[in-house]
Amino acid sequence: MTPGADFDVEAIRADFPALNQAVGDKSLVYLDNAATSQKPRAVLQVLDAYYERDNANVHRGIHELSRRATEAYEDARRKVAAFIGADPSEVIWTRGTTEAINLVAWAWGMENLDEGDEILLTEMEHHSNLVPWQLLARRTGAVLRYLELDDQGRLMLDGLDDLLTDRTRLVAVSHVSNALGTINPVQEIVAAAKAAGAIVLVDGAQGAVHLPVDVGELGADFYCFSGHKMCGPTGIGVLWGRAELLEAMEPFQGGGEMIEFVHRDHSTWARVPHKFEAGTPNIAGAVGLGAAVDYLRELSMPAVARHERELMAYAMDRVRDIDGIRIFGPESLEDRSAVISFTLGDAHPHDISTILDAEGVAVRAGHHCAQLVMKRYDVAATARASFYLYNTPDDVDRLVDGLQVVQSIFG
Ligand code: 7TS
Repeated sequence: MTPGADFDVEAIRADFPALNQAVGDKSLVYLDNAATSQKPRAVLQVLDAYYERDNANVHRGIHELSRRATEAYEDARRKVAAFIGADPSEVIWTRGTTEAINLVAWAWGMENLDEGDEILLTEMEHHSNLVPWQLLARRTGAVLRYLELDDQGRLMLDGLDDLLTDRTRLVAVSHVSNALGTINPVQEIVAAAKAAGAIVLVDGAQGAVHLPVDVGELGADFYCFSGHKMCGPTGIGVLWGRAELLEAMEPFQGGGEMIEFVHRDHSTWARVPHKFEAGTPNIAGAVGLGAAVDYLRELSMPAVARHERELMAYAMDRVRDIDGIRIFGPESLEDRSAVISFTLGDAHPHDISTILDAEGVAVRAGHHCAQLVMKRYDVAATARASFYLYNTPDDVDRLVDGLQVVQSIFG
């Protein structure tokens, strides 16, 4: 049987209590998944059970609860590592993608960049994969360069060879764009970057959520993602890094748990990954993300990806037919993840989203923390419907009905 051939979306929806509610007098259609996903009962129960039975600080007390909390915390690390084909010692818990990127920018960047060194970014990055590099460039004198976008929201890889120079130290690129839905050919970018002697950080905030990820296959040096977009709790995320880079890096923050010995004037560091986990971590969050990963593995990520691809084929067909709609991002479904970013005639995206909200349909409007994307396509904002494993063709129909209401109001 193909993995997940029995993908039963109605049964899956029943696992997510938040999906089963009314907004005003309409049943909720949740299409703001790129911002954050809803959580299955399996994750909520694990969080409750952790706090009800095992709550203690980790790696400290020699008592039963501390042992259990530590075991649960480290067990979650092993689960998340297996989910992305990594070794657990290379998996660092962070607050999310944003903190993971900042960790690399400071702990790797401050040690490895000199004035005139180059960081290659792309026009499609989320602000959390831009601003940390800008801050770093300001401190080190490094220079930022940008891979540009074509009219269909794809990276113009023809320009890659010219942009990669003998000064390029790092390429930071998203796996999947949150504002356009574009799936980037990460392996191709990694190969070119490696040939130029640069390391590669992949912002996987919208990648590991929707696609099976094997960090070995991708070939990058760092991969980061957030638990809350993939059925897990908020406040927990992951930085995966290559062991040799992590070993060579300075700590990001100082404090408890990240040291080996502390002297009056200096300290030595705990082993990786603990070197990068100063202070009491988000233990419950990690345990909850472990449960989320269990849930996703049970469904199987290839099956999730297939469900979303089928749903997107239907959604694009229906939405494309709406008069006055402008859809951003790739036309080819092969290159597009579960995002439809659009404008509709002269209606402001905030008005679109307000009208949809009154119809029970939750979408996001704004710049999606990707102002360079908005600038590239000369718009202030877009409306964005983003789908996940529990969305259905009915949800698409409700979106389209809602957009017809927008049209009837704006003419
Ligand atoms: N990178 C990408 C590609 C993202 O989509 C996001 C969040 C982040 C980084 C930051 O993740 P965080 O968990 O650290 O905040 N994207 C969105 C979004 O599209 N709407 O709300 C948050």
